[in-house]
Amino acid sequence: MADISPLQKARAAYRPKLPPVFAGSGPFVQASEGPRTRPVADVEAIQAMFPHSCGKPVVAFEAGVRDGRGPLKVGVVLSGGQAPGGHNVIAGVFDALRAMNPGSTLYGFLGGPSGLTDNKYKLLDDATIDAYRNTGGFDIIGSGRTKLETEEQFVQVAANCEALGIGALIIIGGDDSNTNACLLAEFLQRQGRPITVVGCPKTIDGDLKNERIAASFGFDTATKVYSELIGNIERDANSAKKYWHFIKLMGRSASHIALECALQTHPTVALISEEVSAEKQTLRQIVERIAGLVRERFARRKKFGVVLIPEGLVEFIPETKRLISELNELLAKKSDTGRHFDSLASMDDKLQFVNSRLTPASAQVLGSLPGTVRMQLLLDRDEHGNVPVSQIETEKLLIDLVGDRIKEWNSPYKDEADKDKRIPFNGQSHFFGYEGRCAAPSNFDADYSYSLGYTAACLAAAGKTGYMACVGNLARPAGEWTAGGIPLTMMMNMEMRKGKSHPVIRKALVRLDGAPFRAFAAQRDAWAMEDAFRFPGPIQYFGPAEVCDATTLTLKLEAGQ
Ligand code: FBP
Repeated sequence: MADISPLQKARAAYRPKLPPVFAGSGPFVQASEGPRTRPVADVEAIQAMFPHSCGKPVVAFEAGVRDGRGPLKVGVVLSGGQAPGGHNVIAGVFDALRAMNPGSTLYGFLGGPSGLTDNKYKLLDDATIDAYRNTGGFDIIGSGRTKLETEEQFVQVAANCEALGIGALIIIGGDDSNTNACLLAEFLQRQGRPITVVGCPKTIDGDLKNERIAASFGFDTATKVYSELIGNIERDANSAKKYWHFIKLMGRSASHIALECALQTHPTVALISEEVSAEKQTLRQIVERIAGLVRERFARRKKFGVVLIPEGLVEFIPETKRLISELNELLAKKSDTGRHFDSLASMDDKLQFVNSRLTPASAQVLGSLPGTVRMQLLLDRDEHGNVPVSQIETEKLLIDLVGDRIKEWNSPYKDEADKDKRIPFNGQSHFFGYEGRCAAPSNFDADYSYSLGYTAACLAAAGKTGYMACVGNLARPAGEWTAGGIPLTMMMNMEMRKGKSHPVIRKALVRLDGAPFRAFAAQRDAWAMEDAFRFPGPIQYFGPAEVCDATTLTLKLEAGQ
């Protein structure tokens, strides 16, 4: 047996909590249907593209009676970035299927959506599932970012499933993966192929949510890990009193992670991309604000601070956003310019080529950035044509620019006699992202993701295709949770992607009129000056419920608690 840690051993025995509807007869539930639904926007366009899926009702599970159901064959796939709880979704699916009929089979498609087209899978059995219960990571079957979107791919997926006798697919992913799950579900219905497709809301970024899906799994654990680390750094900053720590936090686009961590740890500054965008703040203004604070705190004899930076910031500052969108177009993999760019050998040639094609304003912005950031902006795009923002070192960029500004202010004080007038600024950079994505799920995420898996299996068994598993009442204890499903089309609208209008699940950005942002905005001025640091400490897996089961402040505030 592998040498596992005492905590791993104890954690393996943890029994995740389920919504009470599953308490009596397990997965033998009845689906009660609510009224028909509509997409969030662009109703006619979505209806035209999803005639078989659009308008389906919300489904709520009620206790049912045990019946002599036949064995089911279900496939599961993990899609996109890791999020704590993925293994528990699969365990939940497995346990529900086996409780329905011990002869049921679960196929795990390997390496993400490409496993479905390439027919790469493994059969998941008791021993495999038991080894992964309540663990972080996606290593049970791996994940990937291949986009499933073409008819060709769908035909292949259908053929592979039919050959194996699979009657349902459960796709665990974020907004893009669930958009593709919806396209696949529509295709299969149109073709009259009886394969049910069900989605599960996954992403540490927290941007797959709406009035029915209160959170994606993984957000709780990842933000707890980052908040612990930020709290530790705050203690260090407050002890050594000599560093300004600039901490970039993952979250491709939305700033939910940065906001939740700010609410948990009360940093000196936290930037929120959505606010930067709404106020059209320039990079210069952001730098001026932070540098101003360094100066003001120095006047109060404080030479330290902690700054939180959302990973996606550069895509929200109007001038860098414009630059990135021009670059995305220029460097698109299948375009002539993209191919030409790839064929150039030296960085100088690449820069020259790009500069000659950017608008003058964007060329000027690119030129004003430090060389390393310039190169990071030219990195390979992902499958969706996006720049990999996690690799752009915004935290170092801000340290450089704030440092430059402070040097300007210090320049009149060159003489030794004036040295006390010079503002000291020692920046330390950090990036917290990968540290949190595979942590062992918190009790909340262990319970929530297991419940999502269980619910997804029930939707699959009920033939509810084109649905996302939905566990409700999440801000309350698990004993009050509900289970059901919502049509994927209900979350969709039309958006421009690579110059064309596409149906996509609407990404939930931080709402500036939402309770979490308002709570933050009401306190941040005090945090900037008073060192009101808060130390959440490490995730606790065993102990009193108020310590171990507490979920995010974001969820609580959004639920009005
Ligand atoms: P998902 O949206 O797929 O859940 O992934 C989110 C994320 O963790 C982002 O926060 C981050 O920008 C990105 O993945 C990093 O991607 P990669 O793992 O490819 O470096």
